[in-house]
Amino acid sequence: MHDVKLFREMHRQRFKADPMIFAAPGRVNLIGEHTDYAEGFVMPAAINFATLAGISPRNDGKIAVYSENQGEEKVFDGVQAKGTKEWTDYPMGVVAILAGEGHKIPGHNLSIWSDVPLASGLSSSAALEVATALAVLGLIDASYPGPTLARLCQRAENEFVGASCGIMDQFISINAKENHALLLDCRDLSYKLAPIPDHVALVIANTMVKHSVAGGDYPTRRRESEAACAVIASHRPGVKFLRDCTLEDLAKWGHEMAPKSLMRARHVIGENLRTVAACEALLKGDLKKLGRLMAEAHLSYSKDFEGSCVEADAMVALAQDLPGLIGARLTGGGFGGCTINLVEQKEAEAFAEALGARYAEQIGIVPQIHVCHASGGARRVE
Ligand code: GAF
Repeated sequence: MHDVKLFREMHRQRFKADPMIFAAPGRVNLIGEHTDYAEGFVMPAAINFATLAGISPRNDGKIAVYSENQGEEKVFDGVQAKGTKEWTDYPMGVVAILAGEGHKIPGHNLSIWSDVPLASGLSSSAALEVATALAVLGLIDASYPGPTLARLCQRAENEFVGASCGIMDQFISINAKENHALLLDCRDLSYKLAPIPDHVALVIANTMVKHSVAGGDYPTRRRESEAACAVIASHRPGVKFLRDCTLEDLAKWGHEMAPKSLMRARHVIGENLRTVAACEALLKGDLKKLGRLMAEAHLSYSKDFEGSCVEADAMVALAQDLPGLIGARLTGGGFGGCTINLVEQKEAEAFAEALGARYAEQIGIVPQIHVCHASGGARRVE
């Protein structure tokens, strides 16, 4: 996380006021991809990269938003009804959703500084939404239970930004626990925490291929998998989401689906099973099984969901025989971004170095590789 003292000073100098400061982490998803919007299971962990939001009141009713990352300040007359397709849509979307919930939002200065790598599939968007939400709620002295706040932030992204994401990223950014992964049931938002053993490191390898949820492929995949669900629902009226479907359903009615829809559904249904099994394996300390499930999940993500890319497949393949590897797969929304590698802590640095060198040699791009640990959820920082 960036230097909070320096951040406070930046806000003071720009806005001539002392800010309250909040931090919201990014995340990796250990397993359970493209299952959240199908009311299925995911198992993310927050990481030690975060977005800081500083807030102070102003008395002209305006809302000023400054991002150190963008190097830009924008001033709005007040709450906005719709987005402008710029980075400010994330914070202003949160403000609009909170106003829609009946909160009177006073004028304020919001400054933002993030070290969550952008467009890398590590939920920089959710971290920005959650940090903003905590800051604005702090300003008006209001609060929500974690799951409700996650829904509000998700709505900001769905309704204001226009990205059709699920609940995973906002949920983990708010509700994470240090040194734990969180198995979330995206149907009722109940969850189970699974400790990540001390001897296991989260090694995040950035392919440097840009990822985006708002772009074309994510919503296309979502539509394709929902079309498969509609076919099953036409036979089994109780079915609402792929969460309700089984592999037997696919065996019976898969031939009525477009081939791509069948593949997407096979991924989602299998991924739900793998995710629940992965949490059990982690809870039992069966890291071999966890690694095997991650490998199967990557294959399914790449082949059936077609959510990977040459670079991410290479990053996963190149990790396979390196000492200390427990499991590796592409994490997050896909089509680029990062792989998550669970690695024996004592091998983690050497692993990161060797993987980086192999990737650079094969792909011709120098990747960023981070040895991380699971961090706690969003909070006020002093
Ligand atoms: C992105 C989305 F924001 C999440 O909701 C989730 O669907 C994920 O992609 C894929 O598992 O991070």
